[in-house]
Amino acid sequence: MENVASRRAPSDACEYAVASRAMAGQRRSGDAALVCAGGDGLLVAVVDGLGHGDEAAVAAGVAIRTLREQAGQPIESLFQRCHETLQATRGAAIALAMLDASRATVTWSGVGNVEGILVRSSQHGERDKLYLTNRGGVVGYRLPLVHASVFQIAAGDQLIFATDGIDECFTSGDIPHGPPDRVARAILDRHGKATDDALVLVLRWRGPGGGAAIRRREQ
Ligand SMILES: [Mn+2]
Repeated sequence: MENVASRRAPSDACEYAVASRAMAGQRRSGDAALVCAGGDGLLVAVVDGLGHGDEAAVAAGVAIRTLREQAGQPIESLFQRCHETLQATRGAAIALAMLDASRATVTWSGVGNVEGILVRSSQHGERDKLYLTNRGGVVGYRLPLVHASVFQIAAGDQLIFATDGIDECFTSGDIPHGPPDRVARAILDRHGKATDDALVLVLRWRGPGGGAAIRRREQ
């Protein structure tokens, strides 16, 4: 069952939406997403519990709970904490980003098969893209050495995280622009696989001034 929802962002600095569906024949999805306040910024997470079905959903739930509780910690510590709490589960692939409004930076890292892309607004050149480099491994089973990368972000930039139920070729084509719920639905419709749970999170950065900077540029 497909589900697309704009979710209430924890601050005016961004707006976001999540589109997801469980694999055909499954009641629950093993994919999950989180955006919450933490430290000086916002924590963004997409989790893919290994496999699918109930056990995958349990693993994803444990990861999301851990991340929400520890949201102010540095990214490397968040992976370590999840690695500990996921030991009793199947484990998960996880992509994490920390958005800092005062420094206008994103810090991100990923473990396992999760895609991340930062689509720059036109201020940075035409539809420039940055790709998340993820390390092989399974959080809760085999955690690699995690190195987070840091980039500047500007109003209008889009951060997109997707589980491997979304064909990874979505990152190489034209990424649709527009409100996050429309972009998320378009990516799920065009690139969702029938053979796995699928989830895509689209976050549009508005900056500390809310939408003012975007509106100025789009005039
Ligand atoms: Mn998957």
